Amino acid sequence: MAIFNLKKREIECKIVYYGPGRCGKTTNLEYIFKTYKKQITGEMVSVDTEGDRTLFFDFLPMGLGKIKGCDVRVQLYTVPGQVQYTSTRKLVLKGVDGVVFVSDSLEVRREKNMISLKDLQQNLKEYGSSIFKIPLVMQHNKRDLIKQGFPIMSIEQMEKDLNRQLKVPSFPASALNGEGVGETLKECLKLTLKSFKKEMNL
Ligand SMILES: Nc1nc2c(ncn2[C@@H]2O[C@H](COP(=O)(O)OP(=O)(O)OP(=O)(O)O)[C@@H](O)[C@H]2O)c(=O)[nH]1
Ligand SMILES: [Mg+2]
Repeated sequence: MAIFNLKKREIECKIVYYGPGRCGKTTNLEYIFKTYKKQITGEMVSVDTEGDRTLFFDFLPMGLGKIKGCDVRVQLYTVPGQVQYTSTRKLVLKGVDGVVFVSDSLEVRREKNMISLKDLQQNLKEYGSSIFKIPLVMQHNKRDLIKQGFPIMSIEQMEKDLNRQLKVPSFPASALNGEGVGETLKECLKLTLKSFKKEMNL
């Protein structure tokens, strides 16, 4: 739930990047940190990592200007994608306002994507929220791998697997070179702020 601090005239929202292990969540935040300097209001913090694996979460604070005279602050988080970190994922998801679900285009990750989406659905439900109601955007990542000869799924296949019922906005991306990263984030922010304005009657 977004925090609306009337005294400080501040709105604070939390966006979580969710998805299976190694799908590119941390890479998204790294690219955002490098690219949107003007909006970044602090360092990117990676809490507990092992190599490039997130064991707890990454955090990146942004400022997005004003709505009705209130400063809009956004906090981006990533969850650890590896299956065994179930409880950490749930903890990071607490109080979430908007979700970016990052899927991995590699054919061998097909099932992992679907399992992770189910896990997101379940965790939201346990917080009394719903995957069908929360501002949600999908990103089909690692599209560039086709150039290196890796077997990747078609966008149609991924949409069928993951987005047939949800029908949320989705973006092909290559987080490593930044393709689709900004578009994904902007759409998620747009949906999140729209839902917030509706909630607050702004
Ligand atoms: N080729 C390619 N590699 C990518 C892309 N995005 C991420 N990677 C690579 O995939 C690996 C995993 O990326 P991360 O961003 O650490 O993945 P993650 O989703 O944060 O993984 P966990 O922290 O384990 O949940 C790294 O070696 C990245 O460089 C992409 O778009 N294309
Ligand atoms: Mg990570």
